[in-house]
Amino acid sequence: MTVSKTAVLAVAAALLAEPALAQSNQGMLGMPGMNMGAQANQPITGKGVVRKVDPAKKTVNLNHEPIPAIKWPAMTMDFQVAPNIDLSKVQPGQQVEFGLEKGNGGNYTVTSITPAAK
Ligand SMILES: [Cu+2]
Repeated sequence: MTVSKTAVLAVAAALLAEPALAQSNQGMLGMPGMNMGAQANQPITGKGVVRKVDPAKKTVNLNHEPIPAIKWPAMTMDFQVAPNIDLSKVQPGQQVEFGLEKGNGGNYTVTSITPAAK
């Protein structure tokens, strides 16, 4: 009993220690992009299909896939789009990847939208 419990604790301690070492040694040097993903201000990203575009109002209607980062199921909805985004290249039916940022009012604004890589 005591022996196996000690062994389990030793393994657990080793498992806890390993990732910390791996991160500090490789994270910054090998994968700076991956490291950025852990930051709090990183935009939330999603994928979906464009339904409607309104360049004048700066809105898009997207049928988006689930977005686990903010616990959203798949749905079709309107989004406000950041003023600097060029909606002239966004067309209904297009598969897109997009970035979201939470605005002051608590609504999510599209801060990037690009044709889905595929
Ligand atoms: Cu939604």
